Amino acid sequence: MTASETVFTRNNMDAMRAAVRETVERTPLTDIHTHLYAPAFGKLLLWGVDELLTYHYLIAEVVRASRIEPAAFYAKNKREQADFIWQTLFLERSPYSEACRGVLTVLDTLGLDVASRDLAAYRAYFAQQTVEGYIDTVFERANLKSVVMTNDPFDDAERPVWESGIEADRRFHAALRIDLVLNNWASACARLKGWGYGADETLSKKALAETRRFLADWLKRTKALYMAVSLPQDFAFPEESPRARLIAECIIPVAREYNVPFAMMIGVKRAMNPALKLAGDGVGKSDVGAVERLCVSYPDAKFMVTMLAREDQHELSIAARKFPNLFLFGCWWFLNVPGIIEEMTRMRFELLGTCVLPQHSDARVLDQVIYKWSHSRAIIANVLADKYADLLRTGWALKQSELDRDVAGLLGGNFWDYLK
Ligand code: RAT
Ligand code: ZN
Repeated sequence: MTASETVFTRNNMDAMRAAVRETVERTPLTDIHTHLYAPAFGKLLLWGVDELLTYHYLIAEVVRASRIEPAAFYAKNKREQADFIWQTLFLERSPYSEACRGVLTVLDTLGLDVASRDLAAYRAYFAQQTVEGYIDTVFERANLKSVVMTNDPFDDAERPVWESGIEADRRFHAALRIDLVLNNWASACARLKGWGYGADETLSKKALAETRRFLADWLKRTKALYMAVSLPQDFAFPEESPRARLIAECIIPVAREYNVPFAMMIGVKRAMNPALKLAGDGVGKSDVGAVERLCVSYPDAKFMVTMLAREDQHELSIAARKFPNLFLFGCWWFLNVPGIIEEMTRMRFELLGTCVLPQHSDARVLDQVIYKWSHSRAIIANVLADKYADLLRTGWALKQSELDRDVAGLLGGNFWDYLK
């Protein structure tokens, strides 16, 4: 403790609250799950106002509000889609849904005049940016240290970039996404065969070994920090299925050998309304027991988990109390709205103390990290200040350096520690 370090007690609660807000704002963070890409991936990195407006969260909202046929909406080009969303959701209605509000937070943070409602002026601003310069602007405004991408070796646009050996920007880390392997083994198997891996649909010993080789090759190629999958609401473990066998005999052994966590995002109802395409997925309650059984069966493997149903959050937090190898992260997708972030963060802080990673952005458009993080930072700071206030009321004294330590953990440090 330095001689001049501030100490907070029950006698200076207001100063503590101000310090928590300030510390959460100024601490650079690691965003552990995004769909952003390093500049080397070219057009895969989305940015700018037309991309912001055509975010799939807003597509679902505009189809609902306007009752346009999804096919008619998708027949428009990107700019027309953006115009339609702007007109329907921002001009004809008040844009206070979280996804609408987010666009406005971004524009305001960039210094654009939100009150003018002048889409042409916003487009003109983005037309003047270069991608390299704009990445710097966004990282600075969002106060980001680094982001973790979602890297899918089965994506034909992405794979060649890795194969050409391009070094990724050090602000962008990789995560190996293996949805096809675990959710559609027949298709994954066909692709693996095409790339020279001896896979087969019956999951013979050789096929399992070859799948492990495939995973290891891609972990090495991408230097991925973890392997990740999104799983349907009926995810079960153990069970008689290619998925359960692949988890037990490929994913877990590779995760252990390379000391990389296996991240599961559980609870998606894919294509609930298929006409909406990417915007058509929904949520369903899942079995937390499947996660518990994985953690108890493989205590030396690391499991990162986030679940999509609000109803599953309490049970999942209790599971995390029991399994140090279970790392909870983020308020995922439909949970990434202020009321639910507040509720989940409060519950997790009360049950897990500092041992959780409260948020990730899931940004698909670079600019979105600005709003997703400014909205979440404010909530995290508020809940944290409430928890410190409870603590100080016991007579405890909190040093500024301890506040710095806790916030650094919550905004990314806990993830880096977990990886060690
Ligand atoms: O949040 C989203 O944008 C979803 O479409 C998905 O990307 C989800 O987060 C996932 O990673 O599967
Ligand atoms: Zn995602």
